[in-house]
Amino acid sequence: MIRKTTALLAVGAFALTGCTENNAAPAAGDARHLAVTATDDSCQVAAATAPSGTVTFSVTNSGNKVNEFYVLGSDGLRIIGEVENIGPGLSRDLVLSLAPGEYFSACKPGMVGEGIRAPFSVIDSGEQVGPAGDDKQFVDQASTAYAGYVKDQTDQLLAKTQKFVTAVKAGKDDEARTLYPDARMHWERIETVAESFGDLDPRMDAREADLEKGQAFTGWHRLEKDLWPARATGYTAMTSAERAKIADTLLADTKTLHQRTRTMSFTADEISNGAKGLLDEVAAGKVTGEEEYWSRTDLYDFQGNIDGARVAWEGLRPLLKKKDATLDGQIDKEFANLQQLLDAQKQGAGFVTYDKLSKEQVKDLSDAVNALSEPLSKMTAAVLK
Ligand SMILES: [Cu+2]
Repeated sequence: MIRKTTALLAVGAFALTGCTENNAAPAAGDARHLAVTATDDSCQVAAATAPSGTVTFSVTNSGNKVNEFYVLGSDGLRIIGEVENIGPGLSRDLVLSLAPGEYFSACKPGMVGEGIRAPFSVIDSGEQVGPAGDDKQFVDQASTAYAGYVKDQTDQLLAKTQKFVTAVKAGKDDEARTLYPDARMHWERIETVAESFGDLDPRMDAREADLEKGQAFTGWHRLEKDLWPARATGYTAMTSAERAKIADTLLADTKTLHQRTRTMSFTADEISNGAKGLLDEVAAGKVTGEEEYWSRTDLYDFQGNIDGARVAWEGLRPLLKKKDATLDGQIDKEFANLQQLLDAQKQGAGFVTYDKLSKEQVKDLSDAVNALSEPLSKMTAAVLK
């Protein structure tokens, strides 16, 4: 791991000139703009420190594996911000509002394991971190609204998971198959929050194809496979005891998730980066039909992710309109366009199965996701302005 000490020295010089008006998202050359070069076995951050305020990590993947970049709290567990799915040769920015303190940076080549970590310090710049004046009121409102949404969604997730688990254990497979995609939508709506609990997420939502060495196949998708074994060649159904064990653990984990989300609070960048993260989830697993390989209910998850992103954006809208009305208008337009395409696939209270989509329809959906991702990725920098 190579860190450039010259960049460290530059911090002082920039601090003297002051970081101009309103913490604008830092540009290249600024001490708050840090280039990150990720490879399959290294994670070079241009400096090991930055002044507090709005910090941009500009991550370039120079390796051959898909990579991720994280900023973690001093406990090494709390995710302050992340960018996922950075393909080889691609660059992605992570914009964060960082208070003084100790952090870790981490790249995760191949998206597995705990990543290549290094300490990262944020030095007090003397500037106010986070919104002030009118902006603060907007952010407080967005934060309250989003925390309420997360609580409500986990309430519903818990209630529906309870029903699902009961049906699964009673061998009422038809009922369980109906409940499955409906309950999961509540998970998908808050997926970036749920995923921030590194102990629960792999147990609850790991797909069989993504399992890491030594990881057991449990949670939602384990039960999915047992309920929809049609595509599983040579599959042996679970015994009632095996089923009960998986189902009970899923319910217990959902209760833990529910309890942990009672007191969560969210900053503007967490809400905004979360919205972008949900779009990444769609691009990575739903629009490709990989998430629900056995049940083919990917479009429910797709809608859930979009709902969550839309709610996050809606909460931030008053602030975004003030900072960048044009960007807000673009996001508005692209949400509407994407929703129209999804609406065309509605069937009853839900959606057609993924295999009913034509290649063209998948491409249209994928294009619409990308068209929305683009302005949405600029939202954090705009609201932190
Ligand atoms: Cu998922």
